[in-house]
Amino acid sequence: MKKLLALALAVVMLMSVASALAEYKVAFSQIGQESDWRTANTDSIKAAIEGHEGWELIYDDAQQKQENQIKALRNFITQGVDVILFTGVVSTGWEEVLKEVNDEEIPLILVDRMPDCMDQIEYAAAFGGDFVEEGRRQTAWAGEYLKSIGRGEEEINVVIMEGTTGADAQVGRTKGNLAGLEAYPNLKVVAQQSGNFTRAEGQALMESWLKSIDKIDVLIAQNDDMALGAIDAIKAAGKVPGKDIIIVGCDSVKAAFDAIVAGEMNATIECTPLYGPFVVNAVEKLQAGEAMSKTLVHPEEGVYDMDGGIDLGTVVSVKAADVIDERQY
Ligand code: GYE
Repeated sequence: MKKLLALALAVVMLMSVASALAEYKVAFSQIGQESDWRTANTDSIKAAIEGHEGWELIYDDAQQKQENQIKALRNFITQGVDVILFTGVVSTGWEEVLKEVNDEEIPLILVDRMPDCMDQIEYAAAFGGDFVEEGRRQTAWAGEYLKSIGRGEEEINVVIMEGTTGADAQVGRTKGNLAGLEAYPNLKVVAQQSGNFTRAEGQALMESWLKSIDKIDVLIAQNDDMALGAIDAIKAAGKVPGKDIIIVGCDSVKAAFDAIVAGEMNATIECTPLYGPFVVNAVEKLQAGEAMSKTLVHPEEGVYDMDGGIDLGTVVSVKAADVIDERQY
């Protein structure tokens, strides 16, 4: 009997030591690995959480599938995680599962792509790009640049390579692309299709456009990876990227800076993937029970191009070569 009692006591003591040592579980449902932006985003958030004392990262890569993300969120609930970081591959279809997260009272932090049910759910904080403004900057850059080289009156054919259909970033950038074009009546959209935010699909789409469209003057690619894929297709077709076809990307990843400095790409609109510090700050506040603003926070972002000095109203472009050494992603 005594032995049993001692054993029970030891178990209870062990359990309480274990719970005191238990780490704060930060779960992150990531979309996949479609682009350089995404890799930098994953690295930034992983490093920030893993580098924090007392926090344990529970990471899931959904490989571009909404059903995988829904499963991951439900797994996080079952595991009893302390907080969930979430970015949705598309913007619709999250209400049910996010309400389940709310019912379990697990704080939710929205990062990058927002779900369209933001108004119907509870969340602790939200950080993401201003996709409409990024899209507007893309087409405005093309319009202003053409004016600056004396082609402001010329009829210009534009192709718009869109991101993953239904993603917040695709919906917002497309809206901004089209709104931005209104100020430049000489720019005409001759094709608009998804390249799914990947290099391979960007290349394949550009290949098919080059075969079916006689005159392409400007490519607006909703991310740099698709622009870089398109550059390969343009070269293979015997045309000169950056000259025969003006190319405006989005994200401002290192490879785009290299392409701009090499004269093969004209501009990239910045969209930062570096959300690690934002997330750490929010999770620390959550742990401390401090109140947070629910307003969607957009990081400050620039525009980079071959020569700098293109005025887009809200921002003036910076010459990529001047800042390439400072780039973090
Ligand atoms: O532009 C693209 C990535 O959601 C802002 O997703 C992000 C976008 C980014 O695949 O490269």
